[in-house]
Amino acid sequence: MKEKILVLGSNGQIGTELVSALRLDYGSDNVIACDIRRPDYEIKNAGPFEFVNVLDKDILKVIFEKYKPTQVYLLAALLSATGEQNPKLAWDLNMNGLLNVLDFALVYKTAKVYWPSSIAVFGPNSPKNNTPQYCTMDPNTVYGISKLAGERWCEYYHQKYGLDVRSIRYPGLISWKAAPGGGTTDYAVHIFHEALKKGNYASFLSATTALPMMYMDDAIRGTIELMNAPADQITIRSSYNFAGVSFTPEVLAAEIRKHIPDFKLSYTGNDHRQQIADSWPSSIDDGFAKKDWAWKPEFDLAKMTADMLINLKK
Ligand code: AKB
Repeated sequence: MKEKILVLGSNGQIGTELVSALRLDYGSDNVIACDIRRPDYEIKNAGPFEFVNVLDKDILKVIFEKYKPTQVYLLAALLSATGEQNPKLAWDLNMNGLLNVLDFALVYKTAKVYWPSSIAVFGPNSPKNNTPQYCTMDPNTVYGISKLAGERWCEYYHQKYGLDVRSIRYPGLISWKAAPGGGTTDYAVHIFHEALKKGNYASFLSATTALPMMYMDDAIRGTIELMNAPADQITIRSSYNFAGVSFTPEVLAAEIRKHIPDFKLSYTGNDHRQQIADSWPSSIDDGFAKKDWAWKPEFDLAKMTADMLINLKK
């Protein structure tokens, strides 16, 4: 089958790299980047782009009608930290954007839909270490609540209507090509920029806050592997736990010091994101992803740190 792929929310941290990877696999003309903002030079010139607000059903209808996509990736969302600044908008975008896309996917018989969830679906009463796929989930951010509700909708559309929806619970994602967009894990990207620019960084999370993280190369590869896996191997239609590496700011700083020996880490203290981080897991058990579609991360802390610094220096 000839694929036509829509990426909604293409200009963010994930979309920027996902669009490029999909265009390599499927051809530039078959991957349509869509966002509410003008794309950067690379995306705009490498293939088709459409202005799309996922809350605007009229525009979505036009785009589905025009391209009749075989696959849709819905990445448009407000993340945990910005979501807390505007909870109603976060709920509206994260929830109604998803429902709009699921509905149009049914009408236009889209073969596969991808929607990202997050470790934010877990909460203060979830097990902290090696958090399992199935456990107490009591998220206390609007982002986490919307992701947990979204997971239930994905499973519902699969069970009731047979829609092939696939999803991953992303940890914090670390990348150098595009900036992260308002999350609690963003310190782990900022720290690299500041280490190179100034030789020091003031972290908004405390020294010992361990969080699950992943290098973007692994995240993109894992996402495409999940989408390419045979449908009968996908046993989870809510969202898969997905793990790379877990570390604290002080452990990351020690790794950076292997490349920049004088790098200094301090702490701002008193930041609202600390409370969010404290409610999330420290590490994730992704046994189902490993078993169902042979997930295997390639970047550990050392490899990720070296790659980040090499690329940012360029
Ligand atoms: C955030 O920090 O909000 C995101 C996430 C873990 O989903 N990076």
